[in-house]
Amino acid sequence: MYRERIADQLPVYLVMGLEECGDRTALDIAREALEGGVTIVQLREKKAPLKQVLEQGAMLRDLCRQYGVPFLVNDRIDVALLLDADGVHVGQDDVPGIEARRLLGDNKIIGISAGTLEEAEWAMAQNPDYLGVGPVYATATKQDAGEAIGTSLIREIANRWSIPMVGIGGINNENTAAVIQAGARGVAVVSAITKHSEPKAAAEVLKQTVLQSQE
Ligand code: TZP
Ligand code: MG
Repeated sequence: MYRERIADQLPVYLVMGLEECGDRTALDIAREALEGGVTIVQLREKKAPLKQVLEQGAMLRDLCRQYGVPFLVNDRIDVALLLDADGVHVGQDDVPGIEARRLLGDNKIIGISAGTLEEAEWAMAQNPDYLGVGPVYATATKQDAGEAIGTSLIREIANRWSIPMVGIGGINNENTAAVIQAGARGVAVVSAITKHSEPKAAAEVLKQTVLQSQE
């Protein structure tokens, strides 16, 4: 069960939608990223019709299974259940973690987003398996992400609680070390992999940087 070893699944966390993949399909990018060693994949699709999300999500899930990597769904508990995903990632305004746990049971991973200490406090009361903290750096990927918060919140959370974290927002190979040194187990990225001309190489390099920065 992935949930028991969630901390080991976080080093290179790929977040991706089904669109905006240029001339490549989401599945192609995911395959290359998995080849490059991403350790967890989250489907974050906000616009596509549900039928398409379920069809393509099933392919993405099967691909992740082939690589032995957990497959999570953003926001949608119903989609996670229909796809038998390995878990969900929810924000502060989504289904609360405790309710998600009631629906998903004890075997699934539940991650929650936090961008302030107050949000982290609320998230921790939901008993999450990990926190996604950010936006650490400025990002063009999420329009309503808010101001970049830097790495200090990761540090504060690490001092206060024992919870695995990923940093998210504007993370690339240049700033990954700072995120890990602040106390995150991994980096969650969209564009650093999906917009890269070589997703496999991008994933490999990020993984190397994360693992070296943990030493
Ligand atoms: N949540 C906070 S920032 C962000 C999400 C989903 C987008 C991260 O995308 P990128 O391209 O890695 O900056
Ligand atoms: Mg959300």
